[in-house]
Amino acid sequence: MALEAKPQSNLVPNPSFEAYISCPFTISMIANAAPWNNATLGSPDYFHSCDTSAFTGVPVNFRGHQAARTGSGYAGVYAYIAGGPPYREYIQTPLLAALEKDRKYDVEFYVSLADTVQFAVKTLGLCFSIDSSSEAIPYVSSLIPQINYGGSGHLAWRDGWEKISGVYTASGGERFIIIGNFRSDSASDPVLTDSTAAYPSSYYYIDDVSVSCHDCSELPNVFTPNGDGRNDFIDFSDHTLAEQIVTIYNRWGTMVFESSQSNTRWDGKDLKGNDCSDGVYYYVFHYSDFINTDFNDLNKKGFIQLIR
Ligand SMILES: [Ca+2]
Repeated sequence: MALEAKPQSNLVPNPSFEAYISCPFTISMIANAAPWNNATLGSPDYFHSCDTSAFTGVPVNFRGHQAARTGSGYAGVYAYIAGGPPYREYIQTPLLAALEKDRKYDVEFYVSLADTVQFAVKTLGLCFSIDSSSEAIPYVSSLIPQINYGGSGHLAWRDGWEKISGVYTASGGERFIIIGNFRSDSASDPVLTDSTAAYPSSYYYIDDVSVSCHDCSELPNVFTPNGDGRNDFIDFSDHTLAEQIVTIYNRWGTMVFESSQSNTRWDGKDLKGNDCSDGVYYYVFHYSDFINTDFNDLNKKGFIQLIR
């Protein structure tokens, strides 16, 4: 059985809210950025520059003025409303693959406080879940987020994007992520940062959500292509990607192998079909997602040890 050298891409589909079923034109349309949807009866919003009305557009919309962190779209959720019963909104999506038990994942997303709200909070988070959330509530979710904002101050930046990130060790089988403010009003510690803003509430834009394997490219990619049927190749195949190019170099930096097939398995032979010698090789894996075909080129790099 081959050891996996499979580089992991972002497991979050539509991670930058660029792809839409149809252009948003009013509030509560997060489901247009499928497969994102709402996790409770709260109704998250979706903004994209395809809406030129300035209501759910980018950069101008009913919540203020904000350029997307990348691309042309982002999501938005209420994190707090002053003076009433607690109100929250949460976005959720299935992942492209379930998380693997005991494996570590790098998690990050970006938030920006909307211009039209008075309050900032410091308790946005991300929850991994085996099941999708369908809590029939418009207020604080009962879920407990594993990734939380770790800063000491409030998430009060209105002009740019603040990163919330962490490393998560999977229990195994988590297939969904849910993002929002999972804390009570008092625990959210709302602070008035602009008393002249229109609304006594706190509302955040969300962009660029990423969950990617933390330790995959550090795995010891040892393989023994001696034809005994055991561990005879390194498997780069990944059908969740749109495009991929694997290039393998020897220790002197000379390219020995290259393939753009989606089912590439390197068997330790060079492009002429000759056996490569024992030693350490270096791979570069360029790829692009199906959903973000306009995303910048992504790549993973690492070492492979060939033993005959
Ligand atoms: Ca975006």
